[in-house]
Amino acid sequence: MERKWWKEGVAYQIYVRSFKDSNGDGIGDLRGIIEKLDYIKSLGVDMIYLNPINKSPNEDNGYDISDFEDIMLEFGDLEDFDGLLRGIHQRNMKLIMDMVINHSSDEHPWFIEAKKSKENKYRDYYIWSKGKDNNPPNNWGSFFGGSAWELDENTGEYYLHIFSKKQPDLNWTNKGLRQDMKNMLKYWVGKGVDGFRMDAINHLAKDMDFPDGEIKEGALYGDFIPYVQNLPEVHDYLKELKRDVFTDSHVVIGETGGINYENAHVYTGVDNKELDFTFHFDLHSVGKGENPWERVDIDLIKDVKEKMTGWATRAEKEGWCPVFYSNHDTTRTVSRLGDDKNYHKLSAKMLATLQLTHKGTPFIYYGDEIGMTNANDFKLEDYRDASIFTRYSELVLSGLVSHENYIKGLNLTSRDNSRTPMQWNDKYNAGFTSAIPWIKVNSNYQEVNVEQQEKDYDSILNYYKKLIALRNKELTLVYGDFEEVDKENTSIYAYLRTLGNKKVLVICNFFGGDAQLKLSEDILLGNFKLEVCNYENNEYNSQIKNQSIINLRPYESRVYICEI
Ligand code: TEU
Ligand code: CA
Repeated sequence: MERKWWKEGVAYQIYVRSFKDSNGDGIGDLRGIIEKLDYIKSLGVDMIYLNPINKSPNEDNGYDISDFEDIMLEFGDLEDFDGLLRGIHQRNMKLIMDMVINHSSDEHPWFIEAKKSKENKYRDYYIWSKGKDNNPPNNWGSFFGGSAWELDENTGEYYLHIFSKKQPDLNWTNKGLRQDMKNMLKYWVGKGVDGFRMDAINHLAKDMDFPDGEIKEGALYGDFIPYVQNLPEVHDYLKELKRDVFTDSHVVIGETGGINYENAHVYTGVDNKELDFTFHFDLHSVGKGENPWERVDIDLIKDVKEKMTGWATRAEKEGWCPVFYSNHDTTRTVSRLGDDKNYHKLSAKMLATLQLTHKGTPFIYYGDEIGMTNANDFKLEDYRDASIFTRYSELVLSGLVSHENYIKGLNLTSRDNSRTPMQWNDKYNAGFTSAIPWIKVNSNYQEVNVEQQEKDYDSILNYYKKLIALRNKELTLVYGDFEEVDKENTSIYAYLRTLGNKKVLVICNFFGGDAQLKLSEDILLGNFKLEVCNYENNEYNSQIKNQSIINLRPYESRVYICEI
């Protein structure tokens, strides 16, 4: 297996807006991250992935860029960026930036020019269509609700936006646009950025015949996804970026909805020279019912094991993968996959055990290392995600969904659950800001915060640090083969990692009941010594020799190491 820094490291994702406010405006910023670099380093992580920091009017919290080569006013300036990058490199860490190149903000100079006239030089940087009899060109909806087309009165044409109408899609068939984008990426490469997460990257190509989408049961608009996701031209653009901008020392990560472990190789195949790995959506909706306000029991095999094992057992030539549960687009890990009420600490530690011993680069989302939870007491006015309000008028004001169910659905599934401020201590606003925060702090910050957990040797935070240290020391967890154990077990996820004469056996009870693991003799050749467990008093299970049955307590997770 070819060794790479981004395979061997552990990553930490920071939603900058919510991490640390250094200047008292209620919004996280780059200087706030600089203040916390020693904390981040103390976790033992090797790379920091920042959500977008470029200049933006923040319609979509930075995913709508008005200047690709400058820093968002609220986050600071280019000098702060240089200071942050210097601080990261001085601590032997790497920086991965989030690049949003499928669309720009409607306040970007290119779009302001493009709207001036159909003949404008920048007109073709965007995707326009005349429409039909004063209607949009077709029935496509957008990811944020409403139509994917917005009429520009001035020139009488519609422009495409598969996200919000303040995020007009860029036209990647235009050579000049591609060249400008390459120059922009080279600017950040030139500053020393180590890696790039390419936002919504498999949407770069659209079916420009704009065929109507199928209108599914209960939908107000046609299904646009088949015409704006994973079209063949995306590969041409990715190859062009890889060839003309990036070098082998960079990691290039794609965010690719609608991709799974069976087809990700079309982007991550080592010979494709497109992406090193992709962020998928496999665990985003685990436990989500038919409607957002309903929850269903997790089917461990179907919802979790098949997917995570599928990613871990791909052939080397198919490319690499991340191991993550949460990010800024889904809910908090311990709330969605664990039990944040009855087994908060144990289930958070069990999930950490899986993530940090599995095959692929672990991406820890800020706050998961202390077991931050969903903000399930938010009211409508507490939410900030732009897409919530577009959908509210579409679903609630039209009478399709009751206000109560819509709010319950948000409490369970809104992205804002993962965007509440980092909980540093039990003081005002959890030590995130001295001002009113841009979004409310989770009401449990006095029980769940860094300061309290740094002092508690048995805390979730210290358990993460122990596991990260183990992973940094144990290459078996990075490059070792992955083989599931007792695959049919509906409560336990167990697997063996093997590299040379080293074997690591990981056993995790995924639920709150007792559970039993069956081990076949061949698995236990050798003396497995307990290295990590999320329960105390383990003298009776400190080592396992030809034991065919192992009994596990609720959410119990164990890591055994054997040197053959
Ligand atoms: O999300 C991309 C995204 O939401 C779509 O790719 C879609 O969800 C997926 O294809 C479904 O299969 C990124 C960012 O992560 C998100 O925060 C932004 O809101 C969005 O792009 C727009 O930039
Ligand atoms: Ca600030």
